[in-house]
Amino acid sequence: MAILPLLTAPDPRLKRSAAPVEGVTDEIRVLMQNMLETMYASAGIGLAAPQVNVLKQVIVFDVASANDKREPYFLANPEIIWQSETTVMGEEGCLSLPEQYAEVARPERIRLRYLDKDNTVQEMDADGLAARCIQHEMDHLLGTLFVDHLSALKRGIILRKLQKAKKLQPAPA
Ligand code: K1U
Ligand code: ZN
Repeated sequence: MAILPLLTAPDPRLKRSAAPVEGVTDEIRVLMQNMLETMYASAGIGLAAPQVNVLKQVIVFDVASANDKREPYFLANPEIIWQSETTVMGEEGCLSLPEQYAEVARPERIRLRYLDKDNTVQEMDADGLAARCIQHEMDHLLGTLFVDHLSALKRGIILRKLQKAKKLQPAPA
């Protein structure tokens, strides 16, 4: 298993859309496992394949890991089949926008359909942090970042900070 390199904003590759998988094969299961390891290694609660430069509709999440437990989920081709009209504000971070956080409005509850690790169609209801994390990860599959939900002013401030931080980084050997 492997820790995969993460793309960080502003990187135009994060703005691309991912394609559905034809099925959850051994290759996709290896990707899912490597994504989970990468997520845990970065202290994240979710990760989407485009963040590791793979344009496939695959996400992993584990909101229990925020409380030092392990309850990982592996999803391919996720679709939201119902969402509450009620929206809630909540703070979001992103491993592709290091050290940047902002309040984002999202539907409070969702129901989704997806393929699990065994290539079986499943449905899941989610609320709270899980609903927020799943919606954030599904945004990545469309090339959308949490800053795209903010005003142009707030988005510009965050992206300029990240650009500046990248310029200060030493060039890779
Ligand atoms: O980059 C990512 O997509 C992962 C991101 C997921 C996420 C966090 C918070 C709200 C919505 C989606 C992260 O895990 S960033 C790390 C982080 O902010 C966090 C870590 C532990 C608990 C709570 C937040
Ligand atoms: Zn993210």
